Amino acid sequence: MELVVRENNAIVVNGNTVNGRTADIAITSHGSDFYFAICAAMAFAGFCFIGLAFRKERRERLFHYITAAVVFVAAIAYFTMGANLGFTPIEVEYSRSNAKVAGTFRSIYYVRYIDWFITTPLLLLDLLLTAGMPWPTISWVILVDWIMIITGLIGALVTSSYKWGYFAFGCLALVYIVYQLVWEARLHARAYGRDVERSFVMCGSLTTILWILYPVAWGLSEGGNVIAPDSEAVFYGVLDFLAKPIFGALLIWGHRDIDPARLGLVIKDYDGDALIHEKRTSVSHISDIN
Ligand code: RET
Repeated sequence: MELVVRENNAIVVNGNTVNGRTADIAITSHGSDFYFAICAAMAFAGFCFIGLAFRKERRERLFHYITAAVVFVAAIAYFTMGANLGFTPIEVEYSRSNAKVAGTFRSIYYVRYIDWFITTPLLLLDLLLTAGMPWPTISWVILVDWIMIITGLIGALVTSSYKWGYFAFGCLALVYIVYQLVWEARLHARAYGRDVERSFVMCGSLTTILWILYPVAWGLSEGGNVIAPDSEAVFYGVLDFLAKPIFGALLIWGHRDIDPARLGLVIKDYDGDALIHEKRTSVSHISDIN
């Protein structure tokens, strides 16, 4: 009997050379395996969230859809990184003697930032809608979030010490977001009742703790070139796994008995909506009278 050994040879197929530069500080097949594993976990979570959505009326699926979108986008980003794609070799600011990070060019995964640019606003939307925040505040916080992600990307692509300037802008933006979550939004959620407050505090606290760890991972990877790209994969991978599928499961569970209308989310559907039917009857009534 022939034994077929299935190997992950993404690193061989998609090498470390991009635009004529070769990354000599790059992931190994272990890093690639790990990225693919997180990709599978994200996709699995997405199907679970969509499955749960079908058990609810259409009007009550908003949080399921937002959260499923987050994990499906992440699954594509993780597929890309597992395939050793979506990166560019950038000259490191600090050359290290430790063999794991010794070299000139490090793989910088810009696809991570494309993922975050799409998914972090959706995560904030999940949280801030749960707290019933007004839409101008939500839009403003999302803009600040975009500044955080883009400054992180630019910093990661810059070789000189100026990268830390971008990092500082990003950290300032994060401080503002954390303030909105732990102060403004928490007080807002409280006004909507104990159950809303409990769901918000659970998901908001998880988010606050995790989000503060992202700049730490950045400082050790793209910034300081202290940990190897494989360790970077695990650091960001674990954070993303907790910040997306685990956060999403908690959020959807927290919303199980909360009617979106209570949060000021007036969502209409053309069938099975007693309110609409009632309205139609009363409108025809009024025209009869006239
Ligand atoms: C960067 C570097 C610049 C400074 C700061 C950062 C913060 C990033 C965060 C990312 C969160 C990502 C999430 C992904 C979801 O899976 C860009 C690393 C502050 C907070 C939650």
